[in-house]
Amino acid sequence: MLKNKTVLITGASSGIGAACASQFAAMGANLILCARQIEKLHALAAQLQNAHGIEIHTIMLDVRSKEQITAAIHALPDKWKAIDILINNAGLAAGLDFLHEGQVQDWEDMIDTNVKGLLYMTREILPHMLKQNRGHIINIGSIAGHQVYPKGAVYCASKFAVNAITQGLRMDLLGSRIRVSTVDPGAVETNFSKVRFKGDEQRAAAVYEGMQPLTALDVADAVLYCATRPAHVNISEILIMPTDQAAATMVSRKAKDQ
Ligand code: NDP
Ligand code: 8X3
Repeated sequence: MLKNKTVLITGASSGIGAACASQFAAMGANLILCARQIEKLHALAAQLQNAHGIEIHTIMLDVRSKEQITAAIHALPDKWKAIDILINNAGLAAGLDFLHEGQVQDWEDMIDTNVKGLLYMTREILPHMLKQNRGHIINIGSIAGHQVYPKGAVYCASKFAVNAITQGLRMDLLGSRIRVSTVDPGAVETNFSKVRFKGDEQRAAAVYEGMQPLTALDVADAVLYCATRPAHVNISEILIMPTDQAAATMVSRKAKDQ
């Protein structure tokens, strides 16, 4: 079903994006992998090409830059232009602060990446999908797009925006053959918390202490599920949480010796 399809993944250098790359590669899809850390993309591409004999095109880009996205998509070699699946995954949380103490640069980074980056990428690729009347956009949202938590107002706002964009897009595309899905995870252990806490590994580790979080592969499985339904089936939304998590702020933790 995915063999020889072309799948573009943003934020493929780490975590959920890299896991999606592995899962789609194993199904025989050809991949366009995007991120800023190009060396990581090259290493992942070499590994997946070796393991699965697929083709991979890597692009170094910052999704906050409309110019970089436009240039990169225009420069795609012809055989890569017909993108079947776009996985809008690149994103981050920056800081965990009361709004009145928040860093403006953190807000810019989250809104520019999680909302505007997703919009720019979608705006660039969707017209090609409409021309071929075929395609699937899968956004990575979050539990934070459904429930707000203290000190998370701006990150949550960015993921509520992803939720709204996903719903709106589905309405705008009604009558076409293009599907739109969102996969919305709870806690997943990736570099996410290290990025949120700006390299403070101890604080990042504490997020997952005493509980079993999701892995990036768990989320990639859900993305793969969306992508492998028959063409007439659109999975609107998957909310996927660790068993140890009941809501954004409700996590069951066990002491180390239990
Ligand atoms: P990681 O930090 O492990 O990965 C984030 C990816 O996004 C990296 O590949 C990074 O690549 C890329 N990225 C970040 N900023 C940019 C940018 N400006 N331009 C291009 N790429 C960028 O975190 P996750 O894998 O956990 O996060 C992936 C998505 O999942 C995010 O949208 C996040 O909000 C969402 N999510 C994560 C959850 C979690 O608990 N981990 C839960 C719910 C949702 P590079 O630095 O090379 O540019
Ligand atoms: C990431 C999950 O709960 O840290 O989107 O916001 S959470």
